This record gives sequence, structure tokens and C-alpha cells, in this order.
Amino acid sequence: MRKSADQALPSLSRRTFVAAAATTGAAAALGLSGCSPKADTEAGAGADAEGAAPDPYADAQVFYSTCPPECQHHNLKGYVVDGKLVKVESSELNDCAACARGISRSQMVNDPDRLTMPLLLDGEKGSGQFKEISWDEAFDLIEQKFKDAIATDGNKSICYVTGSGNFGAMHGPVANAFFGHLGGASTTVGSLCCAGTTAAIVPIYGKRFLDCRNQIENSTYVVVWGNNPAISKQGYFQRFEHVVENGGKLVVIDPIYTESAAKATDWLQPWPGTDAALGLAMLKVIVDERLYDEEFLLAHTCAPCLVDRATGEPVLKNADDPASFVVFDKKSGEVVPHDQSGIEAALTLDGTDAADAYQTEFELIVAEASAWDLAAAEEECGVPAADIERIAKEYAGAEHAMIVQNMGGFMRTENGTYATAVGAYLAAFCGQVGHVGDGVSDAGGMNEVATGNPLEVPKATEEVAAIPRFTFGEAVLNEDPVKVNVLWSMTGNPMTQWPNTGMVKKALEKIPFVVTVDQYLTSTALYSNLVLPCTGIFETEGVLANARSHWIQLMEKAVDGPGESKSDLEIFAELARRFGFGDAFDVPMKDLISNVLEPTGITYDELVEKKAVDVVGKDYIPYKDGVFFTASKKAEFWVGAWKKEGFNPICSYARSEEDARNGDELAAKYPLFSVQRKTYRSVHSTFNNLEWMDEVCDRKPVVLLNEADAEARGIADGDAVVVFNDRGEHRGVAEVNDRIKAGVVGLQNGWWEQQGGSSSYVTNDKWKTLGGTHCCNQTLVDVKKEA
Ligand SMILES: Nc1nc2c(c(=O)[nH]1)N[C@H]1C(S)=C(S)[C@@H](COP(=O)(O)OP(=O)(O)OC[C@H]3O[C@@H](n4cnc5c(=O)[nH]c(N)nc54)[C@H](O)[C@@H]3O)O[C@H]1N2
Ligand SMILES: Nc1nc2c(c(=O)[nH]1)N[C@H]1C(S)=C(S)[C@@H](COP(=O)(O)OP(=O)(O)OC[C@H]3O[C@@H](n4cnc5c(=O)[nH]c(N)nc54)[C@H](O)[C@@H]3O)O[C@H]1N2
Ligand code: SF4
Ligand SMILES: [Mo]
Repeated sequence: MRKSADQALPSLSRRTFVAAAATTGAAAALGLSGCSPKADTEAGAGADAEGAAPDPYADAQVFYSTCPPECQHHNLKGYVVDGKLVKVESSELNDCAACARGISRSQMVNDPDRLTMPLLLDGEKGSGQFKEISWDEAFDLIEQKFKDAIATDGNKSICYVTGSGNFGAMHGPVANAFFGHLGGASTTVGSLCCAGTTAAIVPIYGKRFLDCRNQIENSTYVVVWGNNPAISKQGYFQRFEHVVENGGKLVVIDPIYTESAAKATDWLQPWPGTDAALGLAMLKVIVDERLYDEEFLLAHTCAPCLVDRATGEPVLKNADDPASFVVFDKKSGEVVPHDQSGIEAALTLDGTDAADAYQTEFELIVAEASAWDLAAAEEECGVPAADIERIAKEYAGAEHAMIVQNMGGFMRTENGTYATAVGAYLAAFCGQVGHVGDGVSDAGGMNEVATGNPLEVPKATEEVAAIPRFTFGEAVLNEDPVKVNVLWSMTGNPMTQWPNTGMVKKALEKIPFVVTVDQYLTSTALYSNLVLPCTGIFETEGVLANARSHWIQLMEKAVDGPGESKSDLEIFAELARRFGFGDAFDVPMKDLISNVLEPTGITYDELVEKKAVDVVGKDYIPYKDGVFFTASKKAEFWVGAWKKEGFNPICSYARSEEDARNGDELAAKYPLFSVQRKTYRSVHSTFNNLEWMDEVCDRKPVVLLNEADAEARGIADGDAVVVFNDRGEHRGVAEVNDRIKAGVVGLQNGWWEQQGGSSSYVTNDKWKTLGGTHCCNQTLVDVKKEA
């Protein structure tokens, strides 16, 4: 059996790692699996044995920053000796340790492959031929192109896109401010990531990004649903392991036997995209067996609230008050406000006078779940009925049960919003939210306090458009909804991360002026007209106060960026000068950071002193005691926004368009499901190019295949293979075993064009699903041996 990334870790040669570190001037080894202090000790122990090695960092200057891509925002500590960043380690401020990628920041800062000068395309897009130009030339060109675009087709013909590469406040928010001052520019709609959470958790619980990672260890029953925290929440994974060590259960629901499944007590392997049916089947068991928490449902949810049979809408006492739901009071036999005291609200209306006119939200959910008895769910989801029943009963009965969603792979499917919603329903039905050790983990953070913008963002004064991200290629080629003359891409990598890479490539080829701002010549940079070199962490100041961790962190500058690289802020500030936005962007960093901090009550001086502030504390419990952030302060199950989009306002399930069991032409042509997975090697495409990652991870894209599927195609473990469908091809090396459900193929996220190309070449670009979810995990393919 081929080794997976995590298995390879313990066997890596630390010697090579240390050698690699030494070539960049860093004497310490990288910490693996988030154990950098241990790695340091080991390196130090070796030195001690020889008796004399002085501490190479004794005179080092120390700087703090954070690892800012869409990950866990670990606090990092950088050591500078003789003006060079020689070591990065997980800072003592972390509540869990940083990983090898974070520590590789020292390699990134010193990497000879970093961009140092603006590059102008000097050949065909994709050819890799560029010539260096000065910043003056680059700014002149940008100014001219912006002006031409506005003059010919208006502000809307400039489109700017940001990604998840840097959650610091001096990036996306500064871009918003700049293009606001310009009068507006078009943007994209559709989240590649976790639209399902936004579309489900926000309406049901009232607010998202409130996460319960601090409660994991207090849980006795953790359901890791369609995500892989051993890799994607790696710093916190020990907490999950402790649940098992403490005698609790860890259930993993994933078609792949992941690194997390390997540590779990239960592994359920559903067909991709069927989680909503699985959850509804669990709800049905819980209702049929009366395992729900009636007290919680009545006190903290809209389960008893009335929905009018005639209109299909919830009944409001006062049409102007969205919180004025009504319930049927069993005591008085009257319809009364849901929050009236002394009432006994009915969960079901059976046998009452109200039943003719109304249904409760509880009844609507039960009706929806009734289609998913255990046999039907087994058939649809491919999970044995006995397992569904057992998990449902155990979850409902557990002392402290948690559902971990972590912006998981299951929500990057056609039914992703309902699949997310069903977790919220289950937790509320069982009273497993708002207490010690329970909740629905949303992989968020920092939404508990409001933060400010570094710069004012003026409203667009010109007409602009929002281009669907998933069908970007089509939109650009058809100039619908807008003709794009200029694309500004920063902090993201559309050529590896957006679905249907072939179409993204066509769009980039067609757009006359594509600017990419990045630290490397990324896959997207390859298809750009102008590439601007930007600084990275430890090379620029800033603050990070954003979702994904509970910390507000100072980002200190330790060294200059390579060559003539500039920060995003510096680039926009110069453009602002040229476009005559006055001194709007010439604001001292102290003031910019203070503006971000202002609503939090934390001062600049306090942050400078502490470097990082935990805004919630280690005992934080989201939706504490069942107080939700909806208008009614209760969990609201009936979602008007879903109805407006033309979907059932109650969580439901229908098989997706791209499903291997559909019996249609597509399924006949491409009979295998495929799912994506994040790797230890990278955060999306970031880090994937680093040499240090080559030393500890798969060096080529892995295509995980079940033995039966491989055999049917004459593919053996280690063969070079091509994954294909009508959208395109993705090349990789076959890993053949029984660690994936037969009929499903596992593809890795994050590989560059220069490394053979992204798995997004095949991924589903459907637009639009409920909530606008990305459907990369709802992709049919076939696989063949490379000819
Ligand atoms: N190392 C690392 N960590 C990361 C990231 C990274 O790139 N690298 N990215 C960060 C970001 S932005 C995000 S959004 C999170 C994502 O974190 P995760 O969701 O944990 O990451 P994925 O690897 O996309 O998906 C996890 C699993 O979902 C399974 N899956 C796919 N489709 C389905 C389905 O329909 N149903 C079920 N039950 N399972 C399914 C896949 O088999 C895969 O094992 O990770 C964050 N952390
Ligand atoms: N096939 C497939 N596609 C996916 C996924 C999948 O699992 N499979 N997952 C989806 C998910 S969950 C997400 S969140 C997205 C993420 O997709 P993206 O947001 O595109 O993430 P990255 O590929 O990491 O791109 C981040 C880029 O920002 C650059 N960068 C870093 N710091 C800075 C900075 O300070 N300034 C500027 N200008 N640039 C900077 C990095 O070098 C890198 O090139 O991908 C989605 N797409
Ligand atoms: S890559 Fe993610 S887990 Fe690793 S240090 Fe950075 S934020 Fe932490
Ligand atoms: Mo994401």
C-alpha cells in the first residue's frame, strides 16, 4: 500500500530537513505535526552532545506575526539574525501548535523563487515568458489600462477578485476601499468554500463563524461530518484524539478512510452529496423513538411555531416584526405569541382545531424526514441502515455531542446547504448546542466581536456587475453579464482553485489586461499580462482580525520583502495617488490598525504589547444556553431565503444532477464519483511549491482509487493515470487500496499548472445551487492509465 501523507510524516528524514533549513540560514529543523518545540529540543540535544554549540538565536531579534491563509491563523515567531529571517516557530501564544507549513515561512521569505520585480508578459499567455519592468512602468500601464477600460466600457469592465491567501486586514478590505474610490468595479459572486454554512447556519442560528473548537475535549461524542480535521484542522486534532482517549466516540462520515477516520471509533462511507438524506434519516429515528429534547425544542427553537397551510409561510402576529411567531397553546387552545409566558406550546397540532389551518415547523420537518426511513437512506446514501440508526441514537443520547462541520467537503456539493442545515437541525432537536462539549463546529472565530475597516470604503457610484465565479469562463467569453477589460487578481489562485480550469484559462486568455499580485509566479500569474511582486508575512506590517481563529493578531515586519516587492497596501496607495484620491490611503499603519481594532475595545498599544489577544477565552461556548442570534433568539428552522431561491424552506434532499446512479448519459460516460481533499502539503495552492514540502509529502498529485475500480481499468498502485471528463483532464499517480469507497475517486487540491495541473480541470462548475455552493465534490469522472 502506498503511503499517505500522514503516514509518511514520521519516517521523514529530519537530516534532510535540517540540511534544507541550513541552506537558507536556519539551523533548526521544522516541527512536524505541530511539535516545533520538540524539534528544536532534538536539534539542540544533538548540539549539546557535542558539547559546545552556542545558541544561534541568542542575539536574534524576535518578531511576531500570524500565518494568514484560510487556515487556523497560528501565531508565529520569527528570529532575525544579521537582517535575515533565520527561523520561524510556533509562538508560545498559541493554544495549539503551528504546522510544518507555518514554520516553512522562513523558507518562503528566503526563497530564490520569490518574485522581485514587476513582470510584463512577453509572449503568449501561459508561455511563462515575461520581462522585468520598473514599478513606474507598471503603474503607468495600470493607470492607462484602468482609464481606457472606464472610458470605453465603464467601471464595470474592471473586475477585481480576492481569495483566501491572506486574511489580514490590509489586503481584501484595502482592495474594496481602492475600487470604491475608483467609483466601483465588478466583482464575483459564489463562495468556493463554505457557502453552505452561510446559507444554512446564518438563517437557522442567526450568525456564523461562532465555533466550538474550545469545547472539543469536553465532548463525549464527536461526529466529524464530511471533513478531515487531522489535516484541515491539524493544530486542534489532538483534542479530537483526547475525546477517544477519554472514552468518548469519534464518528467520521466520509467516503475516504481519511487520516481522521484512522483515529475514529466509527467510519461511515456515504455516497458523495447524500449527507442531507443521511441526516434526515437520523432525524427520523430520533423523532420516531422520541429521543429529541422536547424542553430545548420548546424553549429555544421555532419547532412549535405555526406555518399557514394556505400561504406556506410562518404566521406572524405583526407583519412588520419578523420575530413575532405564534404557537398553539395547549392550555388555552389559542394561537398565542411564541414568547408569551405561562403557555404550553404544542409541537404537533394533531387532534386540535388549529390543525386545519396550520402546521408546526416540527411537523414540516417530520414530514420531510418521513421519506428517509432507514431502508431508503441505506439505498440512497450507501450506508448500512443499522449504522444510521446506531449513530442517530448514540448522538441523541450522548452526554455532550458535537457535530464538526469545519467548512467541510460535504458542503461543496449540490445539496451542501441542506447537508449543513441538517446538522443544525439535529443539534437543536437533541439540545446538543449551547452547552459544554456540544455544538455545531463552524470552523470560524472572531465573529464574536465586531471589527472595523482599516480604510473607509466608499459606495460604488457607477454601475457594476457581479460575475458568477463558477461560470466565470462562460461569462467572460459571452461578455455576460459584463465585458471584462481588466481583471485584478490578488490573494487567490483562480487557475488552480476555481472549477473547470479549462474555462478559467480561456477567460484569462480573452481578458485584454490581467494583473496578478502575488509572491510567486503562480498558475494564475502564468496567464496574466502583468504580475506584481508582493510582500508576505514577516515582510509587512498589519493586523489579522478575521474568521478562522478566536485571535486578533499583530503582524510585525521582521525583514524587507525580496527585491522590489511591495505590499498590497503600498500598491493601492500609489495607485490612489495617481488617481487623485487625496490622502485617503496615506494613513500611518498605527491608525489603520487602530481603525480595525476600534469596535473591539482593544487598543493599538495593548496589541503591540500582547501581540495577540484571544477575544473569547478558552471556555467559550457559542449560542450559550440556547440563545441564538436570530430575530426570535431561537433556532429558526423554516428559512425564507431558501424559498426565495425557489427551494424548499425546510431542509430536504433530492439527488444531485451529477450522480453516478442517475442512469443518464453522463453517468454512463463517467461512472465514478470524485471528491477533493486538502493535503498536509498545502493550504490550497499555497505552500505547494516549497521544496520543504517535497521532503515530507506526496511529490505528485495522488489519485486515490478503490481496488475494484482500479482492477476494472487495469490500473495498478503507482501507475501514472489520467482523470477525465468533458471538462478536462487531471494527471496524477494512482494510489490503489480499500481506503476509499468503491465507485469514488479521491483527488488532491492545490497542485499548480507548473506541477502538472490542478484537479479543478475536471471539477463541477454548476451555477447556481441553493446557497450558491461550489460543487467540486459532486463531479463525475473516469480514470485511465496514462498512455
Ligand atoms: N492542510 C490544509 N488545511 C486546510 C486547508 C488546506 O488546503 N490544507 N484549507 C482550509 C479551508 S479553506 C477549508 S474550507 C477547510 C476544509 O476542510 P475539510 O472539509 O476538512 O477539507 P476537504 O479535504 O476539502 O474535505 C474533507 C473531506 O470531505 C470528504 N467529502 C467530500 N465530499 C463529501 C460528501 O459529499 N460527503 C461527505 N460526508 N464527505 C465528503 C472528502 O472525502 C474529504 O476527505 O480546511 C482548511 N484547512
Ligand atoms: N479543486 C478544488 N478546488 C477548490 C477546493 C478544493 O478542495 N478542490 N477548495 C475550495 C476552497 S475551500 C477554498 S477556500 C478555495 C481557496 O482558493 P484560493 O483563495 O485561491 O487559495 P490559494 O490557492 O491558497 O491562493 C492564495 C494565493 O494568495 C497568495 N498570497 C498570499 N499572501 C498574499 C498577500 O499578502 N497578497 C497577495 N496579493 N497575495 C497573497 C498566495 O501566494 C496564493 O497564490 O479553493 C476552493 N477550490
Ligand atoms: S498552515 Fe495552517 S495549521 Fe499550519 S501554521 Fe499556518 S495556519 Fe497553522
Ligand atoms: Mo475553504
